[in-house]
Amino acid sequence: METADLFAGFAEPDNIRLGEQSFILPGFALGYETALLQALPALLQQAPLRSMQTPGGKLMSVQTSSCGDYGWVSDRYGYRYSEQDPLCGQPWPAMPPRWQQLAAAAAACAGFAGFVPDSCLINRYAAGARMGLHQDKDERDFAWPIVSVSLGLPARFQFGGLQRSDPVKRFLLRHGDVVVWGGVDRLRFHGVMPLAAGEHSQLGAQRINLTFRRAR
Ligand code: MD3
Ligand code: FE
Repeated sequence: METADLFAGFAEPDNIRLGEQSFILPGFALGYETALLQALPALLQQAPLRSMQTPGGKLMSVQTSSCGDYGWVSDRYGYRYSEQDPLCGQPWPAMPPRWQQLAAAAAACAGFAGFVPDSCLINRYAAGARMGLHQDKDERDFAWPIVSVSLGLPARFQFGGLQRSDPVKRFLLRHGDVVVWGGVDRLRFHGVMPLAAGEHSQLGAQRINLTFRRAR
């Protein structure tokens, strides 16, 4: 039996409920730490982190890359998923199987069985980098959840409502924490406050966030 099946329909006792169908699973990714940290350098060598340009013409403070069948890209023409890395015109690196397993197991924990991500967005935050309030809506089917994995320095993230003007709650995401959000919470506004400077024992002066998505 898959680990995902064992956890299906359950939420760990210490999971934090953000909304009706969204949870923080504290430390869930620690069991996958080796697989996460070992694969990262080769992925980022093949598809380097870069600052994307927004449709408005600004550079994002977060640097991004992707792995999997699709990668999230942004340029003057808008946001979209692409089968090729625009830097080299080649397909994105494959998603490591253990990464995909982690995402599926976390999704199952939050009540979303059968999640098979086809895209993993890799975000890198250096001190001061931030992500403004936004919704994730470039994916084809909002019935699938998104799973996020935080690594390295802790960050304060903002969890809002379905309107930009709705009040936000703030939570600290630490190394190894996983967030799953789907269903009625899938289109909530969210963001990340400017990263505080610091030094993480394994990742140094940065935070890496992985978001697993079903793009198509
Ligand atoms: C969404 N990344 O890449 S993920 C993104 O930490 C993105 O890099 C952030 O938003 C990051 O699109 C945040 C964690 C997260 C947490 C709670 C949410 C995303 C959420 C609640 C609702 C919707
Ligand atoms: Fe997002």
